[in-house]
Formats: sequence, C-alpha cells, structure tokens
Amino acid sequence: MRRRIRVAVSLVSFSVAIGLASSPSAHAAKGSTSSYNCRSDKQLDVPIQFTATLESAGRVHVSMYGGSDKSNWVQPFQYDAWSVYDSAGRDITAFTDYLVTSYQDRLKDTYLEGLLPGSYTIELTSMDLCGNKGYSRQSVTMPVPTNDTIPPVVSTPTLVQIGALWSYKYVLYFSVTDNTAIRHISVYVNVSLLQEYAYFDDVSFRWWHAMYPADGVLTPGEGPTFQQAYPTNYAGQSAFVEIVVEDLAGNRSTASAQLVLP
Ligand SMILES: [Ca+2]
Repeated sequence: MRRRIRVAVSLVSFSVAIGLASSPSAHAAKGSTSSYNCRSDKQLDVPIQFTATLESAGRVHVSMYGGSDKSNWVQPFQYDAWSVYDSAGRDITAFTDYLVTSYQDRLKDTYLEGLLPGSYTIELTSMDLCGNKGYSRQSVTMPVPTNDTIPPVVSTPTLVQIGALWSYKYVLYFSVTDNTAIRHISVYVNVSLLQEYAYFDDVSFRWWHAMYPADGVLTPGEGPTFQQAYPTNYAGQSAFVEIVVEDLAGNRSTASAQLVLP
C-alpha cells in the first residue's frame, strides 16, 4: 500500500485556478509550440536535474536545475514531482504542492523534514510537452541527530485570506523554523487543541518550498508556513490563539495572539 502524506498547507482553490493554465495543451495553444507534432517525440531528452543537500540532521534541501527537450517545454510532473523511497524501496512520501505554472519559483527549491536516520533515494519526475516523463535521482543518508539546544522560531499567529474570488476564507497563519527540524506543532484556540502536526514518525513529513518570489519577504503561501482552518462556530469571536512548537531535540517555543476570527 502506498502511503502518501501531503503537506498540511492547502491552497486548493488557488491550485485549481493556476493548474488550468499550466497544462501542456494550454501552453501549446498560446506559445510558440502550438504547431509542435508529438507523434515523433517519444522521449524527454534531458530530465530536470537536482541537488540534494543535508541542511541539518533533520532537513534536506532539494534544488532543481537544467532539463531540456526539443519541444522546448520541460516541467516537473504534475503529480508527485518529488518522491522519496527508503532503502527497502518503499515509496514513503511525495510532494507536488500545486499544479504549477512556474516551477522555477514554487517547486525549484524545496525542503523536506521528517526522514528518520537511514538511507533514502529522492526522485524527481519531469515531463515534456508531449507527456513523456523522465527521472533524476539522488541518494541521501540521514544521520542520527546530535545535541541541539536552540529552540524553534515560531511567528505570532495572524489571519490570512486564501482562495480565489469565488471562494475565499480566512485561516490562521504562522511560520515555524528550526536550526535542525520541527517534530511537533500544536495549535490551540481558547485553550482547546485545534490541530496537531507530528513529524519524524515514519508517517508524516513536512515539505515546504522556499520564498516565492525570492524577495526575502515571507508572504502568504510561501515559506515554512502553516495555514490552519478553524471551525465556523468560531466566526465573530475574539479568540486566544496559541502555537506550541517542539524541535527534534525537544526544545520548545510558543507564540500567541488575541485575534477576532472572521
Ligand atoms: Ca533546534
């Protein structure tokens, strides 16, 4: 059985909106490739390549480069562009995030936290205009974490509006980073537990992408952020929102705010 835990961040309506514009046919219709004949193109010439860098004992940074095709169109595959296999060949986690129009910004630089010590193969699937797929792979070995005494950094929770014009709502919004990696997050509203995120349990993994665009400013929908929905019965209330974060070594940080929930 394939277990695939996707990133908690969800921008469903937004993904649908940009996904419609990202299909090969959409590109072909408006680009210089409109007359391209796929009958003679049966392979992706050069799949997109990537580097895999161990940033800490709990975090891997993957970064795409290259890739070319005579159709002049190469993108990450729309479904599970990034996949990770353990040493037994088990497909343990995958990540696409969105159906992207511009992978250079959204998927190019991606971070993965949650791999337990051991050896893994990371695979990137890319695709040409004609739907021919190609693969590139890198091996990584996650070490046993060493002592870490630096607590995680969690931002003060705020509210952000997500979705598109025809369907939007407010969600709680905060960012979480650590010098090693995040193991656990709890979100409380008026002292009641609303949501927990647990990693490093061989089931759930934290994927996030780097700044988009690379302006050095963390704005909604980019970076190591969480967008947390809340029940509609909270609407109109002033609520005490608290985020409790624990890193891989057990160091804790909290952040809170009194927010009027729309
Ligand atoms: Ca730490």
